[in-house]
Amino acid sequence: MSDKGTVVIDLKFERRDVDRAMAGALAGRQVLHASDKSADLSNASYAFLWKPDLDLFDRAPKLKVLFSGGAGVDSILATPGLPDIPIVRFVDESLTTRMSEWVVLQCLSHLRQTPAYLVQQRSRTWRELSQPEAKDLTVGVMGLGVLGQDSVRKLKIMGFNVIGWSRTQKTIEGIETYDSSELDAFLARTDILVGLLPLTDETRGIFDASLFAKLRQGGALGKPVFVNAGRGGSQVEKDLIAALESGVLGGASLDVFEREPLSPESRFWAMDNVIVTPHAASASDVRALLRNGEVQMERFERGEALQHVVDRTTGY
Ligand code: NDP
Ligand code: OXD
Repeated sequence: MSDKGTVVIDLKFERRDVDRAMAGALAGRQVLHASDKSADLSNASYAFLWKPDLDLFDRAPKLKVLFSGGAGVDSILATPGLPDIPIVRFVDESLTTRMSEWVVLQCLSHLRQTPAYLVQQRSRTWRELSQPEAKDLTVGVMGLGVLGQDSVRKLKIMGFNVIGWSRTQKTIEGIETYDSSELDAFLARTDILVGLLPLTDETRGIFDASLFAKLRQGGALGKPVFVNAGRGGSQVEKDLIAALESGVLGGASLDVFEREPLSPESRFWAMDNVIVTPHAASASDVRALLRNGEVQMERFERGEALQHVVDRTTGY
């Protein structure tokens, strides 16, 4: 066996996607699967993780670098016994592009009143609704990282007024940006709020009743709309349901939920003004993930710095 570091795979994605991606990947490295409980992981150097097993770090005590299966690392950071070694986030052009597609699609769907027209279609109702233009609305994006920055640019191309909010101030051409101290001013201008935040101690439960109440009322759609593809733990679902039912919010598009999979009992499924997708806004391409990891392992073995390393103090 080569002297290249051994790799553990613990990716709770569709098994067929992982198996397909493994063909020809990680050449020259021993690859072990955490799902094989008889595998000896004790000398493994690297792990690709998505929702890791709770005993993974006991079984693999010599890991040197962890590769997150996704852009978000909240589930890795919450795993018991997490060693103090670098965690590399997944940053990938296709992941970014597909997220922006989802965000633009949701904003356009609410702009063009797709939920209302689907209700009319089911009752065979031919009635034209009033139709503002994208430029009549302001989309506010919370989270201006890799995904947020691509989304704001593409929303802008579609003609929306676009503003953004992030922990630290960003400069993005054509986009007015706010830092974390300016949340209320940002919300007061926002007709469609897009959440692209990581789940951290600071962002847990941030989308609550008081935040929804600060969004702009009486804009071109009448009521504000909430779109979230960051993490479900950032939204307080009882507040969200109340806001949708009382008319504080006019609609929502939700890809992420407090508990996933979303329970069949959830009220969201049956709400006419809510679009639900199953945490599918932008799934990781496993082949790209492994390729990306291979490049980083080679960098690491040459003594070069890893890229996209999680900052343990901020939690993303
Ligand atoms: P990044 O780390 O690149 O960006 C995170 C952004 O959030 C940054 O702008 C950061 O601010 C901001 N932020 C973090 N904490 C705070 C805070 N407390 N207050 C204000 N702003 C804050 O992440 P990505 O853009 O790559 O991904 C974002 C999230 O999207 C992931 O963490 C994941 O949860 C989710 N995701 C969901 C997917 C899906 O299919 N639904 C797919 C992929 C990702 P600053 O710029 O100042 O650091
Ligand atoms: C991610 C995700 O974080 O798919 O990449 O949610």
